[in-house]
Amino acid sequence: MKDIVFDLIDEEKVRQKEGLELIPSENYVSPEVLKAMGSIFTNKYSEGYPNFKGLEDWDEDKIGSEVLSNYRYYGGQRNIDRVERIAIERAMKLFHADHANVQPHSGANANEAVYWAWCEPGDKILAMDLGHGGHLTHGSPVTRSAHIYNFIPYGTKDGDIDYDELEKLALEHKPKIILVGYSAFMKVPDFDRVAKIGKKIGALLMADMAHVAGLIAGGVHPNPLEHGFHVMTTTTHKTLRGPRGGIILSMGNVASPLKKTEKTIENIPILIDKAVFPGTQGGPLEHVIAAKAVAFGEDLKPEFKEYAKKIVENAKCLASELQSYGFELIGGGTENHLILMNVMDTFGVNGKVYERALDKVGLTLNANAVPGDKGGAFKPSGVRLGTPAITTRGMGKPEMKKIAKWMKEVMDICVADPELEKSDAKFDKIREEVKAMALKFPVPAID
Ligand code: DSN
Repeated sequence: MKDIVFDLIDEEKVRQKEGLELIPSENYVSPEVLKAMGSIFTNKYSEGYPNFKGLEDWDEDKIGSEVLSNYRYYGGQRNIDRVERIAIERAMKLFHADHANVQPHSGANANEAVYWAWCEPGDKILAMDLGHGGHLTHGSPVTRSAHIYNFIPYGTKDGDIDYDELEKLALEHKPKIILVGYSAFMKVPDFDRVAKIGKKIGALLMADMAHVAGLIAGGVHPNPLEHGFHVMTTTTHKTLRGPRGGIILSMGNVASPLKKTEKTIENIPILIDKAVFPGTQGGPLEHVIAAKAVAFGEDLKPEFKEYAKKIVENAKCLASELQSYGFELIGGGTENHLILMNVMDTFGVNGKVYERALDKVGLTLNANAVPGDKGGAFKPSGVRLGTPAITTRGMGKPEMKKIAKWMKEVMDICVADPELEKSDAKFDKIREEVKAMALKFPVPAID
């Protein structure tokens, strides 16, 4: 008998095809990425690392097991070593980094490893407040790292980083790490300004670019590693369009982590390797690393630059269409792929109710706090949406206009019927329109 899990996969395929994915941290992988992720590399253990060769003598076609100096704890690494090395080299090329560690299981693991590489328990880390767009792993009290390290939060002002506050806090607290990163922030950070502040106090400069890594790889967003930052973490499944996972890019000396290493900023790549394995993780997920390698290969192609450009164009178009319907956008618009709106103050509807109503018509986004929100995690005032996934499906300006129109129609229903109990027919009508448009745009690896 067929396992029910496979029925659910089939149902999820229908949901993904018939709806529009507006969650800014989601995307669709290619059939090739999916195939690598579902491969027999899942059968293999491979703790440790492949060789530590630099980019200068890299030749992907020539690499072979004989050139690899193994630091592995299991036999049978011939193919795994090559796959992991390919993922490393492609990641370095994408982000112009001296080193890449491709083993973190997620963005959260990647961040944790960087903290572990550089800080001692109790050390201070300056990072964006969760309520202002930062991420849970940047010091929210509910996370483990907040119990180990002493996070100092900085905020935003008018939608941008409050750089004066950041500088004041940095000079006052002298944190070991200054972290620029976020999951709900629509501006391009001034990396140079933060790097200047960091240099004054000798802090490690870390960027968590999980949301915009694909825009960086596609050349439509500055690369923090080219603006004085030492480390960049990212997930691989958002704008990079790879499998779920994380990576850490860094600048500095690259050598075997078996070597005794002095704790200096120049040695951060080596310290990071030690901090990922054995510091914070065991066996890497080599089937996921294989899929990362395939995705990075796709990201290096010229078409990916076009894709990244299109994501931002679509986000700007969607933002201005939404504004024309009276939506209030935090920061007054967007410079990346992300839009954050305060729907409570504008329409008197909280983000969760609006999220639920949009779900009924096949538009998927997420309720999100806005800066200074009093609604709490379960009744936040805002919603967050973005364009990476719908851009992958090939949508453009005409579709952005339709989406904004549907979003306003759904909001009108919420205002008239806040319990969403009397409006099924109205939702059904919009859902049919959304579905008809969605089905014209294939979903990679499903259609
Ligand atoms: N959960 C991710 C997001 O949606 O932004 C961040 O890790």
